Amino acid sequence: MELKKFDAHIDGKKVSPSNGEYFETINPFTSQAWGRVARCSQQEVDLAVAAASKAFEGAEWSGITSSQRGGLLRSIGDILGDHADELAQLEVRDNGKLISEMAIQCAYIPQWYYYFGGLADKIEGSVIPTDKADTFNFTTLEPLGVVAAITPWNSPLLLLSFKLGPALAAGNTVVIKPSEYTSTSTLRFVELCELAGLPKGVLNVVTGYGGEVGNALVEHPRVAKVAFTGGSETGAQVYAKAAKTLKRCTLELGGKSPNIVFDDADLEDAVKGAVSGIFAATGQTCMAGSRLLVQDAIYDEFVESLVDFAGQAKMGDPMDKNTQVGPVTTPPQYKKVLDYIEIAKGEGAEVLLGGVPASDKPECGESKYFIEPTVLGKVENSMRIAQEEVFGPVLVIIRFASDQEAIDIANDISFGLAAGIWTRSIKRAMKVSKAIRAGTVWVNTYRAISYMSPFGGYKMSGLGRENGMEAIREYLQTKSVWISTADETPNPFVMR
Ligand code: TXE
Repeated sequence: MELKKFDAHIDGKKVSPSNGEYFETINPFTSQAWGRVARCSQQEVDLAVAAASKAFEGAEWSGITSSQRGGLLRSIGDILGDHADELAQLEVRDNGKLISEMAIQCAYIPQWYYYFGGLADKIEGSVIPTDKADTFNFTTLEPLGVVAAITPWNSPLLLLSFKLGPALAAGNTVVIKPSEYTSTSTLRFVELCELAGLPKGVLNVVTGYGGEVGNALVEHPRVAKVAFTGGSETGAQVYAKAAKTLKRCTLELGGKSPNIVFDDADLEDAVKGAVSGIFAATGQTCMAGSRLLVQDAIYDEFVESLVDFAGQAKMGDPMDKNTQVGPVTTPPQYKKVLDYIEIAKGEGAEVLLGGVPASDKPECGESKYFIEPTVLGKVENSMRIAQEEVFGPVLVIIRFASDQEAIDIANDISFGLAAGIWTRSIKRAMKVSKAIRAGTVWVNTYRAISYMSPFGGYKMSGLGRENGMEAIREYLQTKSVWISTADETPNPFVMR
């Protein structure tokens, strides 16, 4: 059977790759290819950037009022809401995440367009009370131009919306480079945005590989900003390359987030929080609570309940609403997770649960990419398994005695994306959340995010913030306008 073909989307049109090349996209549950996606190259990147530049200058986009722009974003929110189920199914087919999670996620995505649509006509400069006589000085906040949005495979449309909401509200145009593992939902998404009335060329999609299309976008002289989500190593490379043409960057990168359970926590809640922190989404989220810190006094009891609860997680078809843990999304990721389990064993970690592939289980169907939820004990924070991002269903447990020790362990890492704290003491929660060097801290909950609340990393977890009011500043630049009201021309040889 011929596989369905997916082309790039440039200036409102489907564009076949000039080299004629396509690559297969695979369903991680069936392990079968189900589509062929355009392997774009520099030529399509040039076309897409040219289309986005033209749209940025064009009357249909730059000529409309900010309220009209806000209205367009709200129409996008409406159409995405109407097609949430279709988008969720596309996402699951490409990334193997649970339909139960992706359905909720895709139904939530419209909020980004309602919220940032509402902000579009509230972007205000200011009047500066200058120190100079007979002058008037005001600022305006202006869009940057063409933004490159480079997205990963774990939550393609949600992470894209973190970028598009503020980028479009601010008046920019965008070239999107989705992950080569999950291109199809983004292509459909952009079609829907245009059906909602977004002018052609405002959003363009070039599909293909990171080292080819992603790199060409980052190096392109007419791209003003790169908004990137992905691994820390790739993010650092993108940042270095973007520096050559002084592009602005927001980088949302990896993590190895501490989830800290104190001895006064509600243990039942904390067990559920620890499990959802790591095994939801098969551990493939940047914010995974992959380092569990447990206080001495409750260590044995807590670890026993956790292993028992996690051991009951139901693996299987991600399209089945009862499945709790799906496959790992990509073949390299599958190998990486298994390699890390071996590294951990070599470092002296003890496998308390899982630690092995699970694809031979009948409920895992034809998939080659299942790994048992894995819990590792006897872990020291200095081990590689405690310091490096695995991005899979692997939890390490580290024991601590005092609050200060928990803080020290939590902060002794190059990442700083998120952290969890489980305690009944508000004093402890306040003290520890202040001391933790991370962009998000959750107390007695985990993985809560919203379009309203800033999200981003400290340290190697990234640069800048997505979501919330401040995200829009990442897509704007300030212009200061001076007007002389003097009757006489001042001395031209002296700075005013
Ligand atoms: O990510 P990459 P990968 C982490 C996680 C995972 C690791 C590798 O630890 O194991 O990264 O995953 C594009 N110039 N996260 O390889 O490479 C690429 O095509 C420009 C954390 O999938 O970072 C894709 O579109 N772009 C994470 C995007 O960058 C390049 C989410 C992300 O790919 C490029 C995913 C280049 N040179 C993985 N190279 C999170 N923070 O949520 C690649 N890309």
